[in-house]
Amino acid sequence: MSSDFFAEVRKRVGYGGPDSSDPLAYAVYQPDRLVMGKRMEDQLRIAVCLWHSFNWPGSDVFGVGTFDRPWLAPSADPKTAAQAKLDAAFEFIDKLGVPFFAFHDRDVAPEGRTYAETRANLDASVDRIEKHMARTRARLLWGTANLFSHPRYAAGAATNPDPAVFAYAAAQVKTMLEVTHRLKGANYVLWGGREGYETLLNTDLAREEAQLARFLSMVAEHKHRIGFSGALLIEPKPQEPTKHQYDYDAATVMGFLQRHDLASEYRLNLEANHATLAGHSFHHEVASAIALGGFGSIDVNRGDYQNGWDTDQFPNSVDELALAIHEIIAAGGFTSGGFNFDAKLRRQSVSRTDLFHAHIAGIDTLARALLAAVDMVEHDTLAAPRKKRYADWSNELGKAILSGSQTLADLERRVAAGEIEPLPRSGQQELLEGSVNRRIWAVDRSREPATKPAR
Ligand code: XUL
Ligand code: CO
Repeated sequence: MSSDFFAEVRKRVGYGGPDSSDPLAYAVYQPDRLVMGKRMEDQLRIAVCLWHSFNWPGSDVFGVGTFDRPWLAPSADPKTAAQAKLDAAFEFIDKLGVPFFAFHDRDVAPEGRTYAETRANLDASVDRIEKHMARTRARLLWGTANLFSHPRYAAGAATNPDPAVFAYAAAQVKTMLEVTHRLKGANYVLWGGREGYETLLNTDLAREEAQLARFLSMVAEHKHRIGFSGALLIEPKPQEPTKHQYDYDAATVMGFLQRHDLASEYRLNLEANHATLAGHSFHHEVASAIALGGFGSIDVNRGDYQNGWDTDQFPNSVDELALAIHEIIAAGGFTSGGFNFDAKLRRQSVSRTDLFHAHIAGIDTLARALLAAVDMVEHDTLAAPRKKRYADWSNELGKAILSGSQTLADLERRVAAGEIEPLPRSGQQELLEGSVNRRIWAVDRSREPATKPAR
């Protein structure tokens, strides 16, 4: 079971500090460092994803795979290949020293010729994953079913015009929900990759919405039936692979859940590049999910400002992440969720060690952003001015309006009597942008932890 695939990385990646010249050491990430009363590891809850990092060969629409992933070779025996892939993945997670991983059923076990064969492939891989979890300290952040790669799902899974496809997807999700339960997963994710349409000419929107709602109700019902205590999460994405996807963004999904009385059963798994594809900032999606009571977990990555597709690059902007993390920790931090690296290497990053460089840089970016966010919370950088901005809603007029005791006519009377006369007020955007930057720069300057490491 033990593997030496990443032989160049001889030991677990440790903390080297901001001045370290070792690219295989963290400059900022210190799992045991106490940050707002929690270990940094428990604030960030970082996960490695098994799809981009171990089940994708580096192919794109114009070319075949470029990566050194022997288990993906077409000539490889599927069983031995699945084992080699898992062994390398857990070697990686262990050497990287992060607490979590996430996977789809199809990342770890190929489909067989029959449903029974598919099931047996999956069970064998899950047995091996369980052994690796016992051997290392890796835990499952979330499991999910791939309802988008196989040709049967070309027209969607739950929203397919053919109920037989709905049934097949139901069987697959039931199985993966049970696998996630068995592996003590903290969450179960549903990304509706093909729950949408290519053309409205052949699509019955109302019918497909009802089908999706039925499917999600069945999933929630099964979760309770088996006693799975993790959270059910829906991952919004506006398009790609289909032209339009129903789970467009955080607000759309929350509206859907409320329409179908499912809001108490599901929360959101937000992905940074999905936010930008929807024409939002990642900060917007996080803030919306929190405001609507649906925040769950994060797929962390970034897009490219010069193109419009899902490039899934590793995150590298402290400035952007600090604002999103500030929302999260100001709202109390993660409960079941975490930061899953749903990010992929560039196609030219063909060395095995590139996977380490990508994750180390991404994790340090998250850690630095976390410190800046905590600094903003501790200095009341945004909370205090926000509170002040809305302060009048706690006064007589604001309270009267919100309590419902005032009608339009009452308000018109008071305005006409000259009792109410609003004056322009500054939104102070530039002041706040400067204040945020000062906190980010202050954290950059401070080499010493504000709070000492736990041990
Ligand atoms: C696709 C995507 C998926 C989901 C899981 O864009 O993000 O990998 O996270 O199915
Ligand atoms: Co994702």
